[in-house]
Amino acid sequence: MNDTTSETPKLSWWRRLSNGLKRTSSSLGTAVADLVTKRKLDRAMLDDIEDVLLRADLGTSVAVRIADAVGTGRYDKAISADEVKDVVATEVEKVLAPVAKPLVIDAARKPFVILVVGVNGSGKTTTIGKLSQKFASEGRKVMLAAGTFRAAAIEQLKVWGERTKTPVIAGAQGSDSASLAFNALTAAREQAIDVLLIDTAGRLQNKAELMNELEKVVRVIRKVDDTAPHAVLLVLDATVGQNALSQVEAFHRTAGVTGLVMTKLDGTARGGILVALAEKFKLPVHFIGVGEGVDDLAPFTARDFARAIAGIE
Ligand SMILES: Nc1nc2c(ncn2[C@@H]2O[C@H](COP(=O)(O)OP(=O)(O)OP(=O)(O)O)[C@@H](O)[C@H]2O)c(=O)[nH]1
Ligand SMILES: [Mg+2]
Repeated sequence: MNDTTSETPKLSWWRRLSNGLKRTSSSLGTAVADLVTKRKLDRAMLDDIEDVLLRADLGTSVAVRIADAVGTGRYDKAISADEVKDVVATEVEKVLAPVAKPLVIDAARKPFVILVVGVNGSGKTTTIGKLSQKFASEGRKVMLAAGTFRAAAIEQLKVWGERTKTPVIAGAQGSDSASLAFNALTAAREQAIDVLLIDTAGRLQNKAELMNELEKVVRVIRKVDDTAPHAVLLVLDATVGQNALSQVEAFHRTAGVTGLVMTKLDGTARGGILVALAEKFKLPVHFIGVGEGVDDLAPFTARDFARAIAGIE
């Protein structure tokens, strides 16, 4: 046998995801185990299970559905924690499966314009760097546009541009992000770029002025190409929990979000919120971020995520 696994392999994205979701899965697992030991299943136990699921951010309707599924056919019987976890994983997977969709680049759109939006620090620029690498490795010509005027933010995008050998368009001080988007799209057309990724400044979803600016960016992009932007990705930080609900609502209203990316699932994440989001908004979830490196972006898969949440190895 020729065993060449002497190097320590980089932790797989699955390992990082399930480690990151430990805060959700272990609190859920421990609570469930505490609930079910030495008791037979009754309504009170199901109410307690529902509470545990609510605390994990899964949302009311999903929590109720899971508790019902646990109860079905099991009243007055002993039930194991693993049985409950299996039901959680199965029911969560049912919610997530319809939204787990890849981001499809339509090659007929040249450039295919992807606008990336989200609150401050959610991971937009990092996600753009990762996507740039992915698209370039698929043989596409990529361009990045810095729809932001903070010097450090532009510098950060330029670093990603160098790392992924991708040109970066940035605006002059004093111009606005809508005209930057206009210029970038025009340049991308001239240079036969396949995918244009437009970064935007982070903005809180309740700041009307900044949200209006985003609306204007979308309007101006449409003036150059009335089919664009072809994708509007909302980047969500998994650690924020419930606040993600109002982020999706506001950004969807303003910019017409077409898909979600959830980052920082390698940290101390509260990934349960993704289940509540899927149930409520049914927006596609394309990718998850599981680290700060260029390869730390994984396609979103319902089964893996559901099992990580339920704490199944
Ligand atoms: N652990 C971890 N860190 C991440 C991930 N994605 C982004 N980060 C980190 O989160 C921080 C913020 O990321 P940025 O990409 O700068 O976020 P942003 O949304 O562009 O921020 P603004 O432009 O300031 O609004 C950086 O330190 C990133 O390295 C991830 O998936 N996992
Ligand atoms: Mg940024």
